[in-house]
Amino acid sequence: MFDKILIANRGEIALRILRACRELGIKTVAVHSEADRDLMHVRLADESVCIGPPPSTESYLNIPAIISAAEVTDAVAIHPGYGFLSENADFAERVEESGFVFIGPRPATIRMMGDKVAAIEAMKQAGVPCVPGSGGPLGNDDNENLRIAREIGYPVIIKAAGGGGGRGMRVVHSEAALLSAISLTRSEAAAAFGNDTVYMEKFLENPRHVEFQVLADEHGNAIHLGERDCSMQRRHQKVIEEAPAPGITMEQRSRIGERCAQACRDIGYRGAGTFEFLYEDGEFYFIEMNTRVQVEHPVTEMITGVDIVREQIRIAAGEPLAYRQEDITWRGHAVECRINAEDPETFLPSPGRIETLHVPGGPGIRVDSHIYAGYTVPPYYDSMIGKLIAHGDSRASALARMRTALSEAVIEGIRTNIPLHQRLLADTNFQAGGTNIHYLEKKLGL
Ligand code: MV4
Repeated sequence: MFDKILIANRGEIALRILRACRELGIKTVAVHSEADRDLMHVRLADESVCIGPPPSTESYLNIPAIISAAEVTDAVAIHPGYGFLSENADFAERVEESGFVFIGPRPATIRMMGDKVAAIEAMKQAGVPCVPGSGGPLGNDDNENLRIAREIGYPVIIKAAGGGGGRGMRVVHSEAALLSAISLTRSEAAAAFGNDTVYMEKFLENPRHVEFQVLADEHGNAIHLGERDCSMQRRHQKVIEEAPAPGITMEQRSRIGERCAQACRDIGYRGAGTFEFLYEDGEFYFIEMNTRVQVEHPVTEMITGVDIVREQIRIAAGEPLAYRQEDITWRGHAVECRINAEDPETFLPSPGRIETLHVPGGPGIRVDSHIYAGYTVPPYYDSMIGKLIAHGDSRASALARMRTALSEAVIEGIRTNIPLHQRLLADTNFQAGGTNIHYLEKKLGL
C-alpha cells in the first residue's frame, strides 16, 4: 500500500479522502491555496503545502505547483478528488511522468471519455445502450446533416464532443433551424473547448438522470454498485441525489449494470467510474462517462456498504477488487442533500464566517463536511459546504430521517440552501419519486 498520498483538492472531498487514507494507514499531504489555510483537512493532514494564491487557476489547477509539492513531501500517489484537475488527462500524464501514481484511470482513458464522440463509440461497441444519433462527428455536408436529422426525427440536440456536463449543447426543433444550429454550436465549441467537433442525438424531452457506479481493477475485474438518480438539478447543478433510483427494478439494475461492468472490462478501465444515462419511458440511454469519484458517491456507499474512496486507493495501488459482483447487495434507500452557502431565494453565493454550527445526527445520518464553528467560507470556490446524507430501510424512512436532520441543522452567519431542501422534502411529487430533470426548474418558475 502507498506510504503517502497527496490530496489535490479542497473542502469536503479533501477531508473524505483524508479519512480513507487514515483508515488505510496512509500518510497525507494537503495542498491548499492562501485562502484555505484554515481548512479542516489541512489541520488534520500529516503535512501541508501552500501551492498558490486564492484563484484556483493559480493553486488547485496549477499543475507544476502540485507536482512540486508531491516531490518535496515524498508523496507516492496523488488523489485528484472531483472537479479541478480530476478529469484532466494532461495532469494525469504529468503525474505519471513525474513518477507518481495518479489515483484514477489511465490518462488515455480519461482523454477518450473527455471526447464524448469517442466515449459513445466505445460504449456502443461494448453493448451499452446509447441515444439514437449521428454515431460519430457531423461533417460539413449540409444535405447529409439534414438527412441524419430527418432519420433521427426532430427534436434533435447538437452537442460538442469536447463539452459535457451541460456545456456546448443546442436543441433543434425543426429542419429550418438545423444548419445554423450546427454552425453556431461548432464555433462556440471551437472557442470554448478548442475542438469544433459536434455530434447529433435525438433530444429526449422529459428524461431522468440515472447513473451507474462502477469499480474496475488492473487485473481485469469490474463490478457495478447499482445506480443513483440525480434528476433534481438546477442549471446542471445537482441538488438532491438518491440511491436506488425510484422505480428501477433489480432486473434493470443487473442488466444495465452488467453492461457497464463489461464495457469496463472491454476498454481496460481502471478505478471508480460513473456511466451517465438518460432514462425515459423505461429505457436507458448512455450519454457520458465520468472518470472521477463523484460528489454523490455517499448514497451508493450507504446502500452497498462499499467504501468507494478506499477502493479507488486500493485499485491504484494495484490490489485486486475486494468484491465480486455476487458480494454486492443493496440495502434500503439513501438520499443526499447538497448544502450550499447561497441565498435560498436568489441562489447567489453567500460566503462568510460561520458563527454558529449545530450538526444533525442520529440513526442513518451521515454528514460529509469540512465546516466548523468559526470557519470562514471563502468566496473563491464552489459554494458547496457539505452534504447531508440519510439512509433508511425504505425511501420513505430515508426521507423522514432527512427531514428531521434538516430541521436539526443550525448554520448561522451565512445563508444556506437548507430552506430549499425543506421545501423539496415537503413536495408531494418528490415524495412520490421519479421526477424528471426539468422538475426543479419548473417548480422554481425558471
Ligand atoms: C441530453 C438531453 C436530452 N436529450 N441529451 C445535459 C448535461 C449533459 N450531461 C447532457 N445533458 C442533456 N443531454 C439528449 N439526447 C438533456 C440533457 C439535460 C440534462 C441531462 C441530465 C441532467 C440535467 C439536464 C438538464 C438539462 C438538459
